[in-house]
Amino acid sequence: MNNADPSAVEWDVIREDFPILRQEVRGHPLIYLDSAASSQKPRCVIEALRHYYEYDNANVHRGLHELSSRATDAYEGAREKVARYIGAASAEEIVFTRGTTESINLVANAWGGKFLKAGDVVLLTEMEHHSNIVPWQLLAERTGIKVRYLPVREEGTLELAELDKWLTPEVKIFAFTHISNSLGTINPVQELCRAARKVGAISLVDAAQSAGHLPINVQEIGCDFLAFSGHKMCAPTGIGALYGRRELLTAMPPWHGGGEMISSVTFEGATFKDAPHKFEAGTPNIAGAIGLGAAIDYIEKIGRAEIFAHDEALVAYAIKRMAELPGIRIFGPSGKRGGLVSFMMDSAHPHDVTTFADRYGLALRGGHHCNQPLMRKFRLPGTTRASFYFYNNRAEVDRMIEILKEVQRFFA
Ligand code: C6P
Repeated sequence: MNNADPSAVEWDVIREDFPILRQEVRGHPLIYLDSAASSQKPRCVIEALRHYYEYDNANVHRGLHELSSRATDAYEGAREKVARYIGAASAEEIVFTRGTTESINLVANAWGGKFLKAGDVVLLTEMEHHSNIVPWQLLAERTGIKVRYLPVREEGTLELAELDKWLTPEVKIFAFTHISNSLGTINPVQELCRAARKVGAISLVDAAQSAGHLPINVQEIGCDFLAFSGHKMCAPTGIGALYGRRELLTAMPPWHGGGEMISSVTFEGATFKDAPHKFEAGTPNIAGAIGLGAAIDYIEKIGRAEIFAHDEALVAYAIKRMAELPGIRIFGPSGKRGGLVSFMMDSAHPHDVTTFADRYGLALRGGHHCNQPLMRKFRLPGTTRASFYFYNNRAEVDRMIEILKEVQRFFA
């Protein structure tokens, strides 16, 4: 992964694949630095959706007609692509969901609801997104399980020296983010999964911020579950996936009930299909899954190692340039990090910085980034965040710096 040469890729040509980036916003060229919230979509993904609706649209797994079998083939083909993309042993280990949030809720309810009992511990970390906190808190209210948090150090990395202390025998699942959406920290997921296994706990990786940015292989990571969202990796909104190890998915009961997930129903009860279909009740997001498949093809053609090297180079450049600004605090680790940077300016509240930047066509994100407990721990009202993807470039970073200088002049 570290051997990738981002200079060998024609990033400016790739940028042309994103029609949305050509527009002006408030009279200025759009600079989109909010890809951690949602990425933009290349033309080939938009085209895949259009093609599906123009030629193949029908429900899956039902009709015995041509369009339905085409839609089914495309939908199941997308599942195969997801499985290959994350190195799953088979497509049966991939459940389509609406995204990371739904994937984690599925695990909390279906796996947690069956296998956790009062007194068991769910270990999270202090840098989790609300999506990997609230489902467990809801489960705790129902079942009496305990939710604990591995601390985050001042510099934005996990307190790994204390890992053994937190991974007690009561811990049944350790669920953590791969890349923090507000700090950019890249967690050592392989090491964390190994540590969980040592105490007999299973592991869940929240890959919302990593799936579209770096190579992932669930078998190498050694995780039991992995969740991600399509919309952060060039695919449409409303589609994502949950990877689950086959034995776990087989042992878990369904979560939602309805059509598509049953083998047989009587007035008294029902039997269910095997995983993954028993977790996909109702008509799924067929077009979304096909769009996700197209996004995977597209990202693989560019190369995830190259994308990560581009992220790293751009964020390093941004941090170097931001150091020129007085009265700016940058959060997150000083070493290796994902392609985003959160900061605070002495002169203005993060919301004001973000609103001001928007006047110049610069899309940043300001607020708590769904990390309220972490913000509270660091006594921050929130941060401003610039997040990068492979269609961003140094000229955009330079323009961001000019606009931030303008912020300082305006709010001085
Ligand atoms: N973070 C951000 O701007 P969904 O909404 O289900 O696609 O993803 C939720 C989620 C889960 N985990 C992490 C680490 C995330 O970053 C996110 C989404 C967005 O940072 C929206 S708050």
